[in-house]
Amino acid sequence: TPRVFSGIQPSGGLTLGNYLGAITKFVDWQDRGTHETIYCMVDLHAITVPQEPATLAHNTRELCAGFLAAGIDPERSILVNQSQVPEHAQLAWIFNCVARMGWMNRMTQWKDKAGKNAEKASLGLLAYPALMAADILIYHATHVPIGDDQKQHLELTRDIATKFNHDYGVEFFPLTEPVIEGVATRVMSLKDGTKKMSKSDPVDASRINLTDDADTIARKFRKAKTDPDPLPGEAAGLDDRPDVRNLVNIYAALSGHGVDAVLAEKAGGQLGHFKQDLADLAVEKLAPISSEMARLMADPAEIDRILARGAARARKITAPILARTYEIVGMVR
Ligand code: AQP
Repeated sequence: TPRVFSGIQPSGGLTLGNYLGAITKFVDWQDRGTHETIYCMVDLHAITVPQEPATLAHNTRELCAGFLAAGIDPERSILVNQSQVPEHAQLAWIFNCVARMGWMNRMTQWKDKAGKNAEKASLGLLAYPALMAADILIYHATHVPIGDDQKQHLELTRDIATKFNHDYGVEFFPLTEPVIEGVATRVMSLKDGTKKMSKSDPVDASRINLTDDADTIARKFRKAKTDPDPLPGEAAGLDDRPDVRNLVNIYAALSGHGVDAVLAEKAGGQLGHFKQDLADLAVEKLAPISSEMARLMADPAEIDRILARGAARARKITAPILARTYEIVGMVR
């Protein structure tokens, strides 16, 4: 069976961006049933920047709870924590030796996160995309649902697969397709419509967390940055209004209606009213998820059992692919 793989870092709590850009797509792929679906908490990626150990463990379990609460079924999908399947890191080493420094230096996420102080960034942060390529290719996954920000890393995954196949004269690793669909592929900060909503943004009011209660969600939308003009009648009217466009996109994604349909209904309305409608809709959609997450988090041992089972299932796929890779490379076993 063809496989879908995707991952999320336990580098903070889940945001509305992760939910709309990634998790809802994960559930769609699972429910479609055309592919084997593998979803991963990528804890090895999270430590490319400093993480407090107890917080990392908490965030990993909470991320698992988020997947489950949003509709990932651990029977129909493989739900796995990256460090529990050692083949991810083992293949990543091989890929570190396939990828070129120049490729890594060109990644915009590296440039953004390392900033001007690249000398002080971890080597892991630079190598991040090679580990991501390994995450995907250790399952020979062909489709990867992601938000828009990960597109460049997916291209690098194809470059690594191509170079490996070429260098060793094999057709072993498939070329992976990114799947970037819908109106919420890039949910923006509530405080700056030109910046991505991010779980590690120091300003909590910039994002909606899946664990936020109804009052917090309403307050964050009410205080979201916007301009004083009413809503336009069509999408072209949002061109120079990134903050308003972001709220309209979020509304469209949560309601399942297109941007045009939302604007047709809301045209001429004041932003204050729209923000209230948006908050109501977000609470309606997110409250069941956050309460289910809280219920699951009350029993961490059950989460650990689900992860252990996921790792065992994953290794049935990853162990033979790693063994064959080592054989191709010439490692004596
Ligand atoms: N704002 C977003 N809009 C749409 N999709 C998003 N994703 C993240 N933010 C948005 C998608 O969620 C998946 C998991 O992302 P990640 O946790 O691996 O890393 P990230 O993209 O770096 O996400 P964050 O929230 O910004 O984390 P930090 O702050 O730790 O870097 C990916 O598919 C991503 O596209």
